[in-house]
Amino acid sequence: MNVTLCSIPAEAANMVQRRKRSEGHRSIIPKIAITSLNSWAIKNGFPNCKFYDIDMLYPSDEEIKNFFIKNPTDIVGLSAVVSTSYTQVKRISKIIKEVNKKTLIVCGGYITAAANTVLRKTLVDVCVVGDGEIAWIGLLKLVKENLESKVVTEDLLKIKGIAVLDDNGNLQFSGYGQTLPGCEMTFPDFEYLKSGLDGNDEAMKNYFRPFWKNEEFSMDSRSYEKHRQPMMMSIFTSKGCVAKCTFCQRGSKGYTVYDLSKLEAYIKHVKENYNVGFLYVDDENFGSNRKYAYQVAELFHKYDFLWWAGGVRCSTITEADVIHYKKNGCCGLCYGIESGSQTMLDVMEKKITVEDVKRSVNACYDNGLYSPLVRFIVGMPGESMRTCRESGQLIGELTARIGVSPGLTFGNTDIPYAAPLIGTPLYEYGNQLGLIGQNLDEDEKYLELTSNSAIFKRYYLNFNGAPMSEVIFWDMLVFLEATREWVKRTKNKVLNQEWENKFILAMEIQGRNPHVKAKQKKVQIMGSGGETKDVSFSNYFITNFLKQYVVFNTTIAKLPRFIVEPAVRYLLYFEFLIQKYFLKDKHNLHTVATTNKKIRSKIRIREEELDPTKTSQKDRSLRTIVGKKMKKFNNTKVKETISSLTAGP
Ligand code: B12
Ligand code: SF4
Repeated sequence: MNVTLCSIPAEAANMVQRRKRSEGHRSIIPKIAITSLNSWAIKNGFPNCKFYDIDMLYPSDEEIKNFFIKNPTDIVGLSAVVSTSYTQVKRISKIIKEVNKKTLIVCGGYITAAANTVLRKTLVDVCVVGDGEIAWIGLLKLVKENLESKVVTEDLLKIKGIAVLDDNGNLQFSGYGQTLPGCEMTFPDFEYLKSGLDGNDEAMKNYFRPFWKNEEFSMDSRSYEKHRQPMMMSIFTSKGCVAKCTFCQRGSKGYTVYDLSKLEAYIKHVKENYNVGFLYVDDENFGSNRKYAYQVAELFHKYDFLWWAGGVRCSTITEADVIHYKKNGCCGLCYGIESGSQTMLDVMEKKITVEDVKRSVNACYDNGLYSPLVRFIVGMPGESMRTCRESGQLIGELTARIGVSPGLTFGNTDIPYAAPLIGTPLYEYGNQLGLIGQNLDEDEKYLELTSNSAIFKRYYLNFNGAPMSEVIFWDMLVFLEATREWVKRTKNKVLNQEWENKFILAMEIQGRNPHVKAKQKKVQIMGSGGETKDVSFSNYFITNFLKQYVVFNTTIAKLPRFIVEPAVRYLLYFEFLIQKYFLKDKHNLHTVATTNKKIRSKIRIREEELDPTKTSQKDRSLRTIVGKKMKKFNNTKVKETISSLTAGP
């Protein structure tokens, strides 16, 4: 039996890559879903699955076709870890079937929240929903037994995690895939990753970057110590998360940690063989198992690594943790702050408080540890001018304590706008309101729309209901309010020169990233991975002017709000109208956002619905709001199955 696993690129199909895999401040994340499926297959007595790293090689249609002609395959596993990969899944499955229509195409990863559309609109035969190792073995066994015949749907559905269309064309789902216990989880095997490069061994270098390309490590003086090896790579030390935020897709339940002895062997191996001295911990949720996180930190230190954790919950970190981590080589912790408004944190079901944010960020800076403040989001349902001002005030308060201005903190960074990706309660919310996905064609259109999108303002889909002039003002309002608060709090205060220098360095390094050229001539705002052309400078001339001269201006921050806010808001609105009508901008904000006044007034959540004196924290969660609405619908069985896929385990 011939088996192939393929990685799927995050860029939309047929897009010219905006930046090569060898560029950027981060190394490429090893394809751990694929390496994990393969290790589990070997453990269960199967030979190595052939690997084709389409994400890394970014081959043309012709090259993909040639690969499958050269490597005949009975079963192909497509690993589409993000739902923004829809158009790629459609493209690649078509090429594979052109070569051999008998090949069974299995698709796994977060895209399978959209299994109904994937199965009906692409040439994928089977979707694996949730964790895939155990389901993958089930599939390999079944295909091996049925090499000469067609696999029967009933047998497929005996495996947990399978979504498939039955002989009558109805969607069947056997429930979310089972999760491997932590002791069975494995670290990526670089020899196997290399085998996926179809002879292009040079591409292996993309898994490593010199530390100085990265702002987080460059800011720490310990990084320059002579004895440390210079390369940086990405690592996972846990899987999953203890929370279920309403804008985040959770494909499987729970939070699992790795076996420490395997972790030790792995870091020793990369140090000895790949010149690695810096680890970028890519866990969604580092530190929730405190005992384990302490041991991980100690292990990293034992082998002289410096490290950084990019996904940490504010509520789990204490000052003692920060001290322990720093002592053991930590260069920084990045918290998912999201908002300075408790109302919005509750809508997001973050299960943290604004006080948690202050405490955890201050714990870092009080102990000389960097923590970027940029992880905010605007635009969830319930967002308003009030909640944006609260976010701004929090930024102002935090930056004033650190002694670095908001302009230096956010100069090269935009505030993300919430993206309703399939699989999230936010998506379900838009669906229930009838704004998206009312039939199969609309579902597909939606996946195509989000195939080339990112979490920036111009891709925003307005599920909030606020008028457009307010929507486009939210991020700038946060900046204005942050500067106002900062000015108020830093009167007669001596600023922190050391941190200021570090932030200047960070901004310079961020500026080298083609996605974040905020101060350069061509792209002044951030771009999506899949955008072919740079957004022209002229499209955003007002935004750029405001960012450079107004929103971080400390003199303007002293003027009354009633003068500054309308001026900035309507200048942005003027720019929006020019983009829409003269420059014919085709981004989501201009094409599908609900600009219709009637819809807007109907969908906006009223302030009193989120009033903390009348509602509980649970009432305010978007999940509860969605759940309540769900009861009003008389759902069919089909709709319920589709919804069970999109709602998460
Ligand atoms: C690596 C990664 C990326 C890479 C993807 C590169 C690539 N092509 O491989 C990059 C950096 C490009 C990326 C980008 C984005 N990402 Co991302 N990313 C991840 C991350 C950190 C790891 C994925 C992973 O490998 N997980 C580990 C493996 C073991 O778990 P897994 O992926 O769930 O795989 C299991 C199952 O899904 C299944 N499975 C997976 N593949 C297959 C294949 C087969 C055949 C089978 C049977 C089973 C199977 O089995 C696996 C083992 O149990 C996840 C978070 C996370 N920790 O999972 C987010 C995550 C996937 N990303 C997410 C998001 C939102 C994004 C962005 C949209 C964010 C943005 N900045 O705009 C962008 C999109 C890119 C764009 N269009 O511009 C979301 C996905 C939400 C969604 N609906 O798609 C996630 C889940 C984070 C989150 N919780 O919100 N991302
Ligand atoms: S946003 Fe972060 S904290 Fe929330 S569920 Fe996702 S990974 Fe967990």
